[in-house]
Amino acid sequence: MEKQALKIPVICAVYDYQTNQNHATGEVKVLGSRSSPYVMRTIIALHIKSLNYEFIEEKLSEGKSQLLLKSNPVHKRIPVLIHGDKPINESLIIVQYIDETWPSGPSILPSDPYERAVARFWAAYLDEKWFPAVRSLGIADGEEAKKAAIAQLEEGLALMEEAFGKCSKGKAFFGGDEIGFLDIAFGSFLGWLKVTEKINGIKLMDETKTPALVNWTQSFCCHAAVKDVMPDIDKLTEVGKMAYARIRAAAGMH
Ligand SMILES: N[C@@H](CCC(=O)N[C@@H](CS)C(=O)NCC(=O)O)C(=O)O
Repeated sequence: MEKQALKIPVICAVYDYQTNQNHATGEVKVLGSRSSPYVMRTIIALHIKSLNYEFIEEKLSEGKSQLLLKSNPVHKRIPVLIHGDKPINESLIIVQYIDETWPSGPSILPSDPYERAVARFWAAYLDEKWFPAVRSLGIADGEEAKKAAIAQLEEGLALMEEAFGKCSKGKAFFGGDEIGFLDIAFGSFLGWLKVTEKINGIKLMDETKTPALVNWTQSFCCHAAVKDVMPDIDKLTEVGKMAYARIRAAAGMH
């Protein structure tokens, strides 16, 4: 395990938990880390389109590479998709770029404008509201803070359960018969949700509270574009514990 020396303000750390698949073509490169949920989105989208890519491991714990600083000078974050010599930043924008640039593969965004807007709405909700609550639970100091984060997460899962009913129209995925934009946006967080559940000894997504999401999780994790990308939960838990401890220390918490 590498030393985790740097303060990373988001729950993400670096380690290589799978063998580095490297289908180099030079045309498409992904700058990222395999423990990052946002990087996972990019990889799943590339898999859906059956595209070859080169994975360039960014070891954030060792400082940011020149390539990252040059490719994402505004946020300096992973993932970065490099298509030819063009860098594309922000995971949801990257997924949309992949969908638009390689339209001959299976569609990722819904073709209907309203359904597309709904998928984008929930993806933004997950990034802006729900996933930050996962992080809050991971670093929660004391029972009150834990309870508040759990309540927020459960409320969010109830909303996603309802959204699943509307978006999937009785099919296996938010995207219908195949995984789509919202499946990718939400599914990429499942590893970190499981890790946070494990660290706290709780179950947030279960058969009684969110039965449709439980079924969806199983279908999502088994999907051909996803199964080799899903993180090993035990290893991710170790990374999670270190990342949460680092964030707590940086915030002056115990
Ligand atoms: N909104 C961004 C979030 C990306 C992000 O937070 N990446 C983390 C890795 S999981 C990162 O690069 N952290 C380094 C930093 O914040 O300095 C996206 O969707 O791509």
